[in-house]
This record gives sequence, C-alpha cells and structure tokens, in this order.
Amino acid sequence: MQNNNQQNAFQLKNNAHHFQPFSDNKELAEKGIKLISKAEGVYIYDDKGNKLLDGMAGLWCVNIGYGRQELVEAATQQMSELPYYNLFFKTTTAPATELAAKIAQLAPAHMNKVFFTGSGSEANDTNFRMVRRYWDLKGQSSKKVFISRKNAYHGSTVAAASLGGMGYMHEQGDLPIEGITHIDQPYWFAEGGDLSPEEFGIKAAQSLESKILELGEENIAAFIAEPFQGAGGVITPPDSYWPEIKKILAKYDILLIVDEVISGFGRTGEWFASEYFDLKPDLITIAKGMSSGYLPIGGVIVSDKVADVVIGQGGDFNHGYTYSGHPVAAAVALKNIELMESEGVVERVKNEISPYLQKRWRELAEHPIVGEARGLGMVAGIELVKDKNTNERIAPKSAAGGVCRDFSIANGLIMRPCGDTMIISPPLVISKQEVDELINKALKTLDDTAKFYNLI
Ligand code: PXG
Repeated sequence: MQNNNQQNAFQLKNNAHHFQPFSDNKELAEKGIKLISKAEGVYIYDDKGNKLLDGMAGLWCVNIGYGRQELVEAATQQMSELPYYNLFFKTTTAPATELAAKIAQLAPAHMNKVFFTGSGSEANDTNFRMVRRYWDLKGQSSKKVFISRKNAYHGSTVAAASLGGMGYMHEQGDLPIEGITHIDQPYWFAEGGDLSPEEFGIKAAQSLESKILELGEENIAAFIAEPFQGAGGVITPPDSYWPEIKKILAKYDILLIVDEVISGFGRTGEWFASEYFDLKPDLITIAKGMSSGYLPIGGVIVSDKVADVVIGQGGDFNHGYTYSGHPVAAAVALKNIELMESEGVVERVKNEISPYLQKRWRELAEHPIVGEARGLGMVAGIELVKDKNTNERIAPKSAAGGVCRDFSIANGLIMRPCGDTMIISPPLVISKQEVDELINKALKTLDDTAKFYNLI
C-alpha cells in the first residue's frame, strides 16, 4: 500500500504521461484514478487497501479467477525455455500447436483449425480478410459486404470497430469503412414497443433477411454477431431470435461469424455459446477467457467448410501478427484450459453456479428502480428506471448508470454501466457465498441510487 505522498506523486505521473483507452483523459486528470494493485480469487484491491468484489472478471476475461499460481508457473517455464518465436517461417512452437489442437477438440465438431492473434479485435480483422479471401477463392468476388448489428461490440481496430455497431466509436475516425452495414439488435426492453419478446425477436431477426434482399445475396459475404451482446449491455436475445436467424441463414449462401470473445470458454455453461444456442458458425472469434486474461491472446476458430477453401486450395494467406500464438501466452492459455477441465469449471457453471446466480439476480427485479433483470450463464444485467410500471428512464438519460456505478464501487462491488443498464460478468469460479455478497451489495447500491434520485 502506498502512503499519501506516494499516491499523489503517482497520480501526477499518470496524468502527465499515460493516455488511457476509452477514457476522457482530461477528466481523469482532474478527478484522479484508481490504482489496482493486487487481486486474489474474485477480489481486486486498490492502493488504498479497499477490497472490491470484481463483478466484471476484469473486462469479461478472468474466468478462472485471480491468483492462480499454476498459470504463473506455466508462463515462467515457457519464458525460460522459449520466450518467443514466430509462426511465419515454416515454423511453429509446441504451445501454439498444442493449443490449436486443444481448442479444436473443444470447439463444435465441424471446426478444426485455429488461427491465432493477439486480441479479439485482431481476430475480427482476421475474419474480415479471411472471409473475403474465401469468396475470392470460390470465384464469387462480388460477395464483399458484412452485415452486423447496431450496438454490437467487435473490437477497436478499424475493421473491428466498423463491424461493431457503436455510434460513439463510428463518430471518431470516419467509420464504418466501406462494405459493412448494420441491422437492428434484439434489444426487447429498449426497442420492443408493444410487441411480446417472442414477436420482437422474430422482427429483429427478419431485419437480416430484409437487408440481404435489399443488397442482394450475391453481394453479402457474412453475418457477424455476438451470441448475446456483452459491451452493448448484456442483451440476451428473445428465445425466438436465433432460431429465426438460423432459418434465414439457411436460405442464403452467406457465412456466419459468431463472436465469442466474451461468451467463449465457459461463460454460458458450455465451452462455446454456439453450443448453448445451437449455432453452426463458419468462424468463431475467441480471446479473453481463453487465457483468463492472464496474457493477451485471441484467435479465429475456422470451420472445415472455410478451411477447405482458404487452406485447401493452396497459396499463402497474407495475414498474421508478430505475436500470433505467442508461445508464453499460448502456454498460459493451455494451462488455463487444462485447469478448467480438471476442476470441472464449465460443468459447475452449467449445473450449479449459473442457476444460482441467475435465480438470485432475478430478485433484483423487485427493486423499485429496476425495470428488468435478465441474464444467462454468468452474465447479467438490470435496467434502471424511474417508474417500473412505465419503464420511464431516470433523467438525464445514461446519468443514473454512472451514479449507480459510483455507489457500487463505494459498496465494494465492481458492477458497471452501459447507459442505464448495470451489468455483471463475474469470474466463473465465484462461490455461492460470494454470489450472495454480490447480490447484497447490488441491492444496497440500488437503494443508494434510488435515494440519490429521491425515488424511495
Ligand atoms: N468482440 C467482443 C464480443 C468483445 O467483447 C472484442 C471483440 C475485442 O477484443 P479485444 O481483445 O481486442 O479488446 C471484445 C472486447 C466493454 C469492453 O466496455 C468490452 C471489450 C473491450 C473493451 C471494452 O465492455 N470487449
């Protein structure tokens, strides 16, 4: 722990030199920043000695929880043996090959190849290029357009942010780039109007078919989607949504990219949400939980259908990264998966802890300022409202989320806002007792927020 003088000096250093991602850096300099200094299990600690239950597993990634020495040892061992080598020069490393084989074994049966990247964004850029190459090799070069969804998150590089549907990202850097278009999202609470969730799910799915017909099947390369939207606000689609999307995709010759950067590696109680929703992806984007966030690594799982063309027809795929399949990151990912398997983490999510979390989370729906409590697996969200009979929002729009987040942190819980939706995505290894603590802290936070706005 640092004393006051050290803390002040550190703040000044941070203000002077550190340009932080997705932040108003001017405001950070004025208001100060929280220094996270250590972590263990599901808890993080700041330099002032505060202990916080990490309801976000870092940034949706620390699936196995903090402080696992086995991962430290895997990294140390790999670093002393071979800290780096590339996969370009007709070479590979043992961890990269072993990890590809392990992921292929866990992935849906028709997916057997893995292309490694350093992050989820790079993986979606890889998808962008691999899909276009696929259609070129098939002699269907007119198939260039990617259909995505409004309020999707697919990363922050130029192609990934363009694939994403975040207006506030598109505003900066003149995005999206050409060849990417966005359809409606299945966000019933905010956009469902008078329709039932099931009716709305069908309607949202049908916007895919309308777009295909509008642009022409011969021009569409792929549809990309998260199984449930994560950064968009834990938007779990109505039950009717994915079956209808699948019906539409079956009619047309376009590829399906399922972005499992958040949903992969156990978060739904299956290794991949593609199994949870019974999707048949042509490509799956992975990152985050792959290494439980201990080191950066991502990738694309490639179906036999795509591999048969992109690999099968021969010729270089002129794409890759210095750190594609970095051996230390791959060794850590491999050990992470091995621990998840030997400890039955995914089965426990499915049979024990996600049913418990979801049952307790639904209790929050009784709170006067909660319009909806939803979730699946180990993600969940609540909608903050002024009046739960009309679901009118607290004015001004999106401010209540920030107020609620500040109370949550003061109460010892990392729960974060997406506009006026509060979301969680805790480590998969959270205990029932820790879930109880999370719910109690969330309830206290809701009370504090409601009192702040004179609503109780
Ligand atoms: N796809 C999905 C579905 C994601 O959630 C990415 C791709 C990009 O991954 P990388 O590793 O390049 O960050 C993500 C990342 C948020 C937030 O505010 C979420 C992410 C990243 C940054 C912020 O919830 N998800």
